[in-house]
Parts: sequence; C-alpha cells; structure tokens
Amino acid sequence: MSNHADAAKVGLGYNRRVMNDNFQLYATMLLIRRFEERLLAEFTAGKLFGTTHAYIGQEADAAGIFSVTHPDDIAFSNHRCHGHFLAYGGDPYSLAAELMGKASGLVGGRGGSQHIHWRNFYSNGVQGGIVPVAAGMALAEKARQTNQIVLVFTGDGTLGEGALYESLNIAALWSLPILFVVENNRYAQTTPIELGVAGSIPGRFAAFGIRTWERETTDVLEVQSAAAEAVNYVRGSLRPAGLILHTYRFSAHSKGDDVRDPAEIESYKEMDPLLIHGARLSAAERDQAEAEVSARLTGAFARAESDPFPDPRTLKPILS
Ligand SMILES: Cc1ncc(C[n+]2csc(CCOP(=O)(O)OP(=O)(O)O)c2C)c(N)n1
Ligand SMILES: [Mg+2]
Repeated sequence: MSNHADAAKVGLGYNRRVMNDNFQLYATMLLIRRFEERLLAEFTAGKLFGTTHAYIGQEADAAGIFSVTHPDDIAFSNHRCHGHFLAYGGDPYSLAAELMGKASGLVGGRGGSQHIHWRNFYSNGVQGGIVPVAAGMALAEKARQTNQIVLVFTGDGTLGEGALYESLNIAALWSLPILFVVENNRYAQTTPIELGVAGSIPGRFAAFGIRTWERETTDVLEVQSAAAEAVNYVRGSLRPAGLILHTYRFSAHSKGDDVRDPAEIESYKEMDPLLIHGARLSAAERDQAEAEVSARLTGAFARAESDPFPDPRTLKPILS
C-alpha cells in the first residue's frame, strides 16, 4: 500500500508510521537535500552567520537509520547534524530560525548550525566530544530500564579521537545500549581516509568485543535493513554495537572548502541516494515529493526570516 497521501497530510518527516514507505524515505532524503542546498545559497547571499556542514550525498544514512528507531530513542549528532535532525523528525523551520540566530530557533538562536537540541536529539561540534556523553546517557537509560537506546554519530576523521575509544571500552565493559554509527565519507575536512585512519574500522570495534554491521552503500533500503538489525540487537541485548556506513559527501566539507578533484566527485554521482531510491518511484511521485518539500521549505525559511532576533538582555543570566 502506498502511504504517501497520509504522509502528505501529516507533513513530511513527521509521521513515523509511514517512514518505511518508499515515498516517505525519498521525501525525507529530498527534504534534507533541498534544505542543505537552500542553506548553502543563503550563506553565499550573506544571510547566515557562523558556519555549516552540509549532509548532501549522505542522506540515505539518516533516513534509513531513523526509519527504524523508536520515537523516544536518543540521538547524539555531530557538526554535520542537519540531516540527522530532519530525519529524526525535526522541524526545518526551527532549524532555519536557529541558523539565522533567531529567538524562535531550536535553542533560542544561540547554538547555530552545530549545537542544537530538540526532544531527545542533541548535537555538538567538538569531534568525538559528545561520544562519552552519549555513553553516559546509555548507562542512565539502562539503569532506568526505559528500553530506549542511544545512537551516536561520528565520522571517519573522528576515529582519531581518544574519547571514542574510552567510550567503546566502557560501553563494552558495562554493556550499554548504544549504537555507534560511523559515517565514512572518506574525508575529514581535506584529509582523505588513507592518510588519517590506520587499520580497519570494524577492527576497532572488534578490539573491544563489539559487534558491527558494515555496508558500502548509499541505497536507503540497504542502510535501513542493516540499521534495523543493529538497532534490534542493541535494544534486545542491551549491548553496544557499531554501524559502519561507507558513503560520500557531494558538498564541500563546510561552505566552500573543497580540494577534491572534481572528476572524483563526478565519479560518485551515480551513487546519489536520491537517484538510486528515486528509481523506485514514478515520475509523478518524485514531482509530488519535490512540490511538497519546496512548499514546506519556502514557508519555513520565510517564517524564520521574519522572526525577531533574541533580546540581548536575556543573555545576562548565561554570562554572569
Ligand atoms: C576536537 C575537534 N578537532 C577539530 C575540529 C574541526 N573539525 C570539524 S569537522 C572536522 C573533520 C571531521 O571529519 P569526520 O569525522 O570524518 O566528519 P565529516 O566532516 O567528514 O562528516 C574537523 C577537523 C573539531 N570540530 N573538533
Ligand atoms: Mg569524514
């Protein structure tokens, strides 16, 4: 049964009941892609401050993973957090307002692109810095017997951070319900993985006796099935696991800092998750998703832009 009419009624990205629907998975990835494209354009136009790290090319990871989590599960993201947030069910309006520094933003306009919080979603721009926090949250959930699991997202470059290994060690020792997601997009800023990561990624988890699922794919359905197995394992066994996803980012690391050979980027274009999954939809369905996403983002950005900035006087309690 196609549920996309239902998805349209409740708003894209919100209704977890229809997340497994092919249309909804496509719409979630498209929402991320168009949101990030819009952001990059706004930066170029000088309308946004700070920095941003676009998720373009990696959409299948977030869409696939959050299609199999429970609404109450806890997610810890990193500097490249917008895609995770939108797939988690976050509102593009609140995120756009946050990026514009508006009072109506997710955290009052003070977190910007990398430091956001909504419900059980947290992000932090310090590479690896949030991983021990995520392990602590998993310990808390286990103690409270909530049956909620924790997911923490890292990149290949973050495999160089010691805090990650301390967290793997304690998660294995104390049997914590946490899924460590490694999104290997083959680069850490400008450093290719060959120059930054020795040995193998699954080998790092194996050293701590932690089970892993590994996929070299940008097909959202393949990500979804691996994520479902890993999530079910963590929830059922209350043990940590690793989900290693080899992907590729099409956009620059941040706004324009790209030293990669354009021919290399071009060679990955056939891995575009929207192309791969879009082939499962009709042209009419793809057009419908495009129209719905476009309308939603136009409304979100217009509303965010017209919102007021926070009153600087409300900063006082934080600064004093
Ligand atoms: C502790 C720390 N060191 C350096 C940085 C600057 N920095 C931000 S992102 C990044 C690269 C991260 O690479 P990776 O983990 O592969 O994630 P990706 O950007 O590829 O998604 C660096 C060096 C940082 N945010 N935190
Ligand atoms: Mg990387």
